[in-house]
Amino acid sequence: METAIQSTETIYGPEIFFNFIEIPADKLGESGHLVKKLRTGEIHGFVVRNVIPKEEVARILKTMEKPIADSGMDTPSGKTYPAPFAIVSNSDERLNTYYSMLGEFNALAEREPVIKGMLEKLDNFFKSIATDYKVSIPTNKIKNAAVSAGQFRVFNQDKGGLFVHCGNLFQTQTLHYYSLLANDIDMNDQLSFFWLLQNTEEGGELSIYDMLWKDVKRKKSPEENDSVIDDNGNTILLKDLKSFAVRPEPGDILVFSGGPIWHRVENIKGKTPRITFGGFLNFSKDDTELFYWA
Ligand SMILES: O=C(O)CCC(=O)C(=O)O
Repeated sequence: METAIQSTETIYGPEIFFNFIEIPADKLGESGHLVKKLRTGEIHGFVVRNVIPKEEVARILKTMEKPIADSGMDTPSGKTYPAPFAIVSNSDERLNTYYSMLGEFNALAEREPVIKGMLEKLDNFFKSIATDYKVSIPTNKIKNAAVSAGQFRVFNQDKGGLFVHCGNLFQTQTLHYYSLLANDIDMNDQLSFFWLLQNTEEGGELSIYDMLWKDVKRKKSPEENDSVIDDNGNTILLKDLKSFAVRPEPGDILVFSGGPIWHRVENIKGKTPRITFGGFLNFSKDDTELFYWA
């Protein structure tokens, strides 16, 4: 296996022990099998640089500032808009809240060409890195409508970032939402993606730990951020693990195997909030389709 041992501008640390690579936007045309390579384990993550120029990122942020401030849902570290699928536990009311925020966002995208353009670019981006698959957003059976493509996630100063986790850790909490999808998706080992829109001055990097779901499936509590518990019951301190950092720049998109790989977003140390637009990806059970959602 080809291993990226060298740090890059956005992927750095003493040792890059998973195969994370950086791709310039002008090489996207040659990157049609990137998602397939994540699927097979040939690579574990990639940052595509400058998928949209910084001026366009600035326009997106300006357009979204008020809607996120007025209608965003509070999270422990900031805000999210529209609502995350994790709120859809088994109650109709929560599905209605999810769709009412999504409806508001879809209407905003119709009014604001820069946001519509952003969503179209995201779709084209996935299509260009997954030429082996038919790419789409899943449909909710009850609402007979597409779910959300992603969410704006605002992380504010000194709120702790996003505690250590891996996507597979949340599978049981999200089974109800998954059961409402009309598509036949294999939800194990989902991929994560986020489009970096605004960096904080210091902190906010994604730490990738040398630790996989196959060996570690729990933590002491959901808020625990310094240790995890392995399958033999041993407490593992994160400070004793190898890690490296991924810090994309505004306009870059990161896609990685966030289902099995443990990771966290470091505390935001600067005054400027970190803002991303992110979600998840996974494959149909027959491995012909790729879905993205949030
Ligand atoms: O949106 C982010 O910045 C963090 C993403 C993440 O941790 C995940 O997708 O699991």
